[in-house]
Amino acid sequence: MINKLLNIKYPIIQGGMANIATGTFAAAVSNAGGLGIIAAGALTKEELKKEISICKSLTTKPFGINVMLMSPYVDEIMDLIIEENIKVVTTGAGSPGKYIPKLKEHNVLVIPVVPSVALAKRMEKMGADALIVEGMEAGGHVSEQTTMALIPQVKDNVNIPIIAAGGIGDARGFVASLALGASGIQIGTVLLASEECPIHQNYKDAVLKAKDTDTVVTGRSLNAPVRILKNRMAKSYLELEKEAKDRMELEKLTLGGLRRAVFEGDMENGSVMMGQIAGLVKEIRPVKAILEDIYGKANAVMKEIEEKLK
Ligand code: TUI
Repeated sequence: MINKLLNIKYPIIQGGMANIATGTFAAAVSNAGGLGIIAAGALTKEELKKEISICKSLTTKPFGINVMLMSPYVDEIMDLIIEENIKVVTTGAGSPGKYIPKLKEHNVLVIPVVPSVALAKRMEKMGADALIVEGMEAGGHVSEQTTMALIPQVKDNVNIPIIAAGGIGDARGFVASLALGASGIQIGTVLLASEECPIHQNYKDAVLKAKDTDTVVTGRSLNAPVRILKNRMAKSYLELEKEAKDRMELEKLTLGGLRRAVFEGDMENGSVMMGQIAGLVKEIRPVKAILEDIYGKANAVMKEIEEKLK
C-alpha cells in the first residue's frame, strides 16, 4: 500500500539524517528499491538545490526531501520543493502544519514524523498523506515514547498509513512493525553501515562497534533531546546537564558536533548520532543488500511466528 502510494519496490524509506543523506546517497537508496530521502537539515536553498540536481542525475526513481523544521531556511526550502516538483516530503523536529496546504496544492505527498497520538491526529486532520511514527529508540532528535508502545496507539486513532521508525534494523523489526499496524518502515542507523553512506569511516566503525547500551539521550533538560553515541562529549554534556549548567555552556560542547563526527570522524568530541539498534549492525553492506535482506527474510520470520502459534 505504501509501495503503491510512493511508487517504490519495498515499503522501506530512508531516514532524514542531516549532514549525511546527500543527493548521491538518496539516489543509492532509491535505485535499490526504497525511498531515498535528501536531508535538508540546515542546508540553504542553494545548497539543497545542488543536492536535488545530483540526485536527479543519478536516479529516475522517486525520491523525497526531509525538512528539519528547526532550520532557519524552512520557508525557502518549501518553495524549492515545489519549484523542483519533488513528489514526497518527510518532516522532523516540529509540526509542518502551516506548510501542508501549499504542499498539497502542488500534489506533494506530505509524511510528517509524529512522536505522539495527539500530533498524529492533528496531522491527519490537516491533510497529511501518511505518518512516520518514530519511537525514542531512534538516533538524533527523539521524543519519549517507544516504537512498540506508540505504533498500535497511533494506528487505533488515524486512518492514514503509518510508517514505523526507531529501533528497526532487520526483517524481525520489519515484521514486528507490520504486526503493530504499520504499512512500512523507515530505517536510518542500519544504513549508516552501508558502502554508499558518505560518513567518515570512523563513524561507520563506531556503528559496527556499538553495543545495545552504547547510546544515550542528551539535552532532555533543554527540551532538545538527541540520541547519540555515549562518547567523551556525551558524558561531559550529561555531567553539565546534571549540574544544570546554562544553555550557552552546553551549546559550546555540541556546536558543530555532528559535522565533526560526519566529516572529520571525531568519535570522541563529535555528536555521533545513531539509534539503539546499532548493536545489531555488524557489517558494512551495499544499500541494495540491506534492503533485500530486510524484505527478503520477512517470510521466514512469519513462518517462525506461525510455528510458535501451533
Ligand atoms: O527529526 C528527527 N531527528 C533528527 S532531526 C536532527 S537535526 C538536529 N540536530 C541537533 C539538534 C536538533 C536537531 C537530528 N535528528 N526525527 C523526527 C522527530 N520528530 N522526532 C521527534 C520529532 C518531533 C518532535 C516534536 C516531531 C514533532 C514534534 O512536534 C512538536 C510540536 O510542535 O507539536
